[in-house]
Amino acid sequence: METVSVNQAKIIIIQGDITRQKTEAIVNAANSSLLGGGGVDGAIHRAGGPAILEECKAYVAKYGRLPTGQAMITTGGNLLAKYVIHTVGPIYSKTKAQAQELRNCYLNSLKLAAEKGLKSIAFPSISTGAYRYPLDEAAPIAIKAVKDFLKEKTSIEEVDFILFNDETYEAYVNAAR
Ligand code: AR6
Repeated sequence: METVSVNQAKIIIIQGDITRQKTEAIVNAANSSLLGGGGVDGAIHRAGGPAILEECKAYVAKYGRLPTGQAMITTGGNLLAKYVIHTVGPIYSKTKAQAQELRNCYLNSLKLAAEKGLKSIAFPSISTGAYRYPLDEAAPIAIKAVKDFLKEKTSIEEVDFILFNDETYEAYVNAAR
């Protein structure tokens, strides 16, 4: 575990399973359909139960697919977290826009959490699984986005990164140092 202080808030980097986190919100690395999938998305829907998918479907019926870099919020269903914030990371393809899109995932998720007045939120490593974003590029973008957001005073006091394996954990610890 590694902790970094930014103003009155802290970033905590932890190796673990995001579905077991007790933060008020956890973030899902979803896809634009919001219909679920593999990786962390599959794990969150399995652990949280059908109420999450119902809200996702209602959202898509009303607003259409969720664009890359954007975020939306649902109940946490059966999870310990009260909310799940779903965001869509970029599929790695060496385009210029993708770094900004990945940054937007973090900023827009934090913005939604702050609008709800939440104090704590947990992120997985967005885009570095099925979407193949290289860890050494993604980790610094993620850490910088969170640090930049926390420079402004908001309700958020704690931002956790919950990283599933050794390699991912090390990459985020290195990026934070
Ligand atoms: N807790 C924390 N991290 C996890 C967990 C977990 N329970 N399970 C996996 N990870 P990925 P992406 C890590 O593929 O690259 C889905 O099918 C995993 O080790 O979940 O953004 C969606 O529906 C990796 O470090 O997300 C999309 O179609 C990280 O989570 C697509 O995959 C992200 O890997 C999104 O791909």
